[in-house]
Amino acid sequence: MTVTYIGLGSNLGDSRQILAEAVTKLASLGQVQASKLYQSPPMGPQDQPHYFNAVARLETDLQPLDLLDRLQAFEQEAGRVRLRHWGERTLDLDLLIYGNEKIINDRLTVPHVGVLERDFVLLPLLDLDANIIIHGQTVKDLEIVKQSTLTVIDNTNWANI
Ligand code: PH2
Ligand code: MG
Ligand code: MG
Repeated sequence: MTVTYIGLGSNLGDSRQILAEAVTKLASLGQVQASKLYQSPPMGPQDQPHYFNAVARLETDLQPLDLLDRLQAFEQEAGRVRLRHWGERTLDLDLLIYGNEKIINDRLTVPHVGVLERDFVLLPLLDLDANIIIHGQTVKDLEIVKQSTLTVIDNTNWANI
């Protein structure tokens, strides 16, 4: 059993509902806990809606690439539309952390690229593990965490798990 963290994002369609359904699907892969639900200003093109973001903690027996296959299938089932690089999308599921493993191959980089620079990933991660360390960094001490621009939309139970 491995502890993994999955980043969830959406800014097209009924994002809140789409993220809640994604958490339900993740629960079919193992034990799941969800962070608070956040809204965050877009990183990348600024002429796109704000994102809904959250992180799920998933304990699973799946190997990294099998887990990635499942995540990509869930994205497709949500009718994933991706209009441009770093642009608006229906559902984005990113494998952020897989146990203590460092993975670099054609399909996957873990820990996820840029995780330490994205408050919309770091704040929800801290909801699930207040002392989490990534790439040797104590996340709660990072300046970007202290200066975050995220808004909490819902504290508990938004994902109905
Ligand atoms: N995802 C992107 C591009 N920009 N901005 C925010 N705030 N949240 C995201 O999840 C996000 C983004 C592409 O994956
Ligand atoms: Mg992403
Ligand atoms: Mg992605």
